[in-house]
Order: sequence, then C-alpha cells, then structure tokens
Amino acid sequence: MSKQTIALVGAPTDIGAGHRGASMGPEALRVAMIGERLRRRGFDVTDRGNLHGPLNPWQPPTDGYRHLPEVAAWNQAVHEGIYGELSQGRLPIMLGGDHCLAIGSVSAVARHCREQGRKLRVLWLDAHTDFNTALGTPTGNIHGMPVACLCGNGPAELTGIGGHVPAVEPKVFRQIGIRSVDDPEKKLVREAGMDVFDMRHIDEVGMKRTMEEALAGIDADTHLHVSFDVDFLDPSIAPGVGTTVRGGPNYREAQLCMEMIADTGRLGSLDIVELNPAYDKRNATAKLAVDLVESLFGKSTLIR
Ligand code: 6HN
Ligand code: MN
Ligand code: MN
Ligand code: MN
Repeated sequence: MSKQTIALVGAPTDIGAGHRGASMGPEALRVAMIGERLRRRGFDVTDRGNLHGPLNPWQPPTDGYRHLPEVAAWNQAVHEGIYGELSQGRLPIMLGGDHCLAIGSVSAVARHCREQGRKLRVLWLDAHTDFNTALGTPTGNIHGMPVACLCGNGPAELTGIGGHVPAVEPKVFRQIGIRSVDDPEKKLVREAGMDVFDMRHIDEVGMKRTMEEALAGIDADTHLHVSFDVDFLDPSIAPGVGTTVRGGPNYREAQLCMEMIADTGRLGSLDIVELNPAYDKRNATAKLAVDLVESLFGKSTLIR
C-alpha cells in the first residue's frame, strides 16, 4: 500500500501574535528541509506554496481583539486551502504562522470529517490552552483564542468560518503540555470540561501514561489532527518562539509523544505553528520541529 500524499501549505503571517516573526515560519521549516525529510521517509510530498492574506497593521486591540478583520481573512484562506487538500485525499501540513490559523485548519478538518462521517480527535500540543475570549484576554492577541473560537465562543467572523457553529465540540480536544493559562481562561476551560493534560499531570504520571490517556478511544474511524504549537517544547531546546514558558517537555518526552501518535496510524492532518525565526538561533528550533515531525510520521527509536 502506498503512503498518503502530504501537502505542505504555508501561511506566512503573525497576524494573531504578540511578537512579530512567526510570518517567517513556513520558510524556516522549508530551509530545515521538512519536505525532503518526509520524502526520505517514503512519503509523496507536494509543496503547495504559500497562502496569501493581509499584511500585519500592528495595531492595538479594538473591543478586545487585535486585527480581527485580518485574522478572519487569513483564516478563511487557511480553511479553503486545507479543506481543498483534504478533499483531494491529501494529508495537509499547515506551516504557520501563528496559532490563530488553527481556526481555519481545524474547522476545515471538522468539515471534512462531518462529510465523511468520521470522528475527529484534536491533540493540542501547547504551553497554553488558547481558550481566551475578548473579556478575559490580557493581550487581545487572537492566537490566545483559537480553541474558544472553534468551540463557538468568539466573534461571528471567526466562529462562523466553515459555516458550522460551533465548528467542533470541546470534547474532541486533548490538550497536552499546558503550563500557562490566564485566570479567566482557566474558569472557561473548566466549565467547558476540556480534557487538559497539564505539565503537572505529565510530571506525575509520565509522558507514556499521558499519551495513552490522550489517545484512548481512537479507532479506525477517527481522523487525528495534531496542532503543534512549538512553544509546547521546553524553551531550553526550543528558543525560537515568541511566547516561551519554562517547564515544558524535554527532547525525549516530546519525541515519545510524537512516536506514540505515529503508532496509532490515524494522523490525518497537522499544524506547525508559532515557530518564530526572529527569536531562533541558527534555525535550531525549526530543525528540532522538523525532527519531531519525522517522529510523528514514523521515525522510531525502537530497535525491536
Ligand atoms: N499561543 N494566554 C496568552 C494570551 O495572550 O492570550 C498567551 C497566548 C499564547 C498563544 O502561544 O498560541
Ligand atoms: Mn480524508
Ligand atoms: Mn497556541
Ligand atoms: Mn502556545
């Protein structure tokens, strides 16, 4: 059986972030040879180039949101791009870009799953829960809000992307690596009943048990989407992000996480977001992200 075709889709913007530079993420991942590495693993890889959207006007928030019209335009483009790839039977990798773009990608995956009658599971690998709203946000940056928007809690311009409100139910998410949640956000996360595997949980039971729990119930009918915010990783190994938070997974914990996802054989789509080359050293964080993506696509440390 030949492996599925992977489509790389670049979304070069930092429109939802609080630091400039994630717009350089797609090119940094290409320079780190993401396409070649996956090809070497036996995948057919097609690079679809970059999506287009408005420039970053770098304005303060209005009514709790920064750059809402621009964020909506970018997410509309991402939604259409990712939905198109899924419809063609390809496995899309969205090269971000900041994490607000997951509104477009996850809504596209959800739409594809509804049409195909498949179950959806979203693994949100992140230091943050990204569940803020205009009322609780400390920054107005929409990259802190995509999970809330996807669950229907946000402005109509964003909750309506893909035409199904809410795009997904909170129960599809498993959040892993969480260690920075704002107080009002924490309350919303609890009320929504979101399944959060925070760093305390990972410390207490280990990455192996954590991933067994996060992957439980996945079967042959499940489409698994991974939203990989690079700030998931400990900043000592991944400095190239705008919002570093100490106390994240080390290299081997992250690699085990990726390997266990690969073992399910159900990975259907991926976001790589928040990589910020302006904060990186010699593209090391991009190279690390690509190395971990290789594990996600089957590179294994097992010799058995
Ligand atoms: N990310 N909770 C903070 C905020 O501004 O809402 C940080 C969000 C970071 C979002 O890294 O994708
Ligand atoms: Mn499909
Ligand atoms: Mn995030
Ligand atoms: Mn984050």
